[in-house]
Amino acid sequence: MESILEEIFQGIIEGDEPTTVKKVQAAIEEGLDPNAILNQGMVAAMEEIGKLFEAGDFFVPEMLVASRAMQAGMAKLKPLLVESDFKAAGKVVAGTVQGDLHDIGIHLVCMMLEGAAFEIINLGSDVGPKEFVETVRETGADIVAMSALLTTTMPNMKLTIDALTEAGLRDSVKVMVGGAPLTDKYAREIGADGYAPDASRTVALAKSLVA
Ligand code: B1M
Repeated sequence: MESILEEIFQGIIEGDEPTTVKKVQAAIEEGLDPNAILNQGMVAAMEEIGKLFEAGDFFVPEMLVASRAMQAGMAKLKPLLVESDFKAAGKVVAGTVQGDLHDIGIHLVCMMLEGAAFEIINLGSDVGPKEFVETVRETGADIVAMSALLTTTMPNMKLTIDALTEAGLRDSVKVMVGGAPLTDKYAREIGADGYAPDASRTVALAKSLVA
């Protein structure tokens, strides 16, 4: 790994926001591929943090400061990942489901979709079925994108799909889901239209859903 990517990786692990931002900026100035900065430097660090948490070497505060460093670094990368001014390919209402505060993945998904010319309404984290339904109704969205990072919050995706059905909106909006504990099988079981394992494959999925 390039040493600057290692420094970004280390900055996030240590929850060192100023260093992370400085090194991401330096990597951009050196002309490194933004996707390499994101995946090898930043996403890899979050994976490592998950392992440290599972091993009992990291606790919630460490995860929290690391995620702040990650988000600050992502803000620097965003203009490079989102380079598009085409006509909107479709309107997407996105959010992490109720009870779930993990929002880094959904922000990344939104950034990639924005880069692919989708119009994004990002509701952030802990979004209940009612908020999804109301936003779809108000905006006339083409797609709902839901994220869940906890096995305990995955069922809230199904509750949201049920709420869309009850509101009479299910036939006019496609539903796609993702997040680390999700599988294609689970997506089909809850009646979603599609599952994507990562942000870039979400773009391909969204395009196929509005085609
Ligand atoms: Co939490 N956490 N966390 N956490 N956390 C995990 C998810 C965990 C796997 C850690 C572990 O044990 N190894 C574990 C879940 C276990 C489980 O349910 N199976 C866990 C736990 C247990 C918890 C708490 C319960 C801890 C506690 O309090 N005891 C608690 C829950 C709080 C809550 O939500 N109610 C908690 C809290 C937190 C923080 C707040 C401290 C922080 C989140 C901060 C934030 O997001 N603002 C945090 C973090 C940072 C993590 C880890 C370390 C990193 C998550 C992350 O951001 N990954 C995580 C371990 C891990 O995932 N390895 C962990 C980077 C991100 C880019 O990846 O989100 O997977 P990800 O998104 C990917 C894909 O999944 C996909 O695309 C993205 C980019 O490629 N994708 C989609 C995601 N959403 C999509 C939607 C789509 C399509 C694709 O729609 C179509």
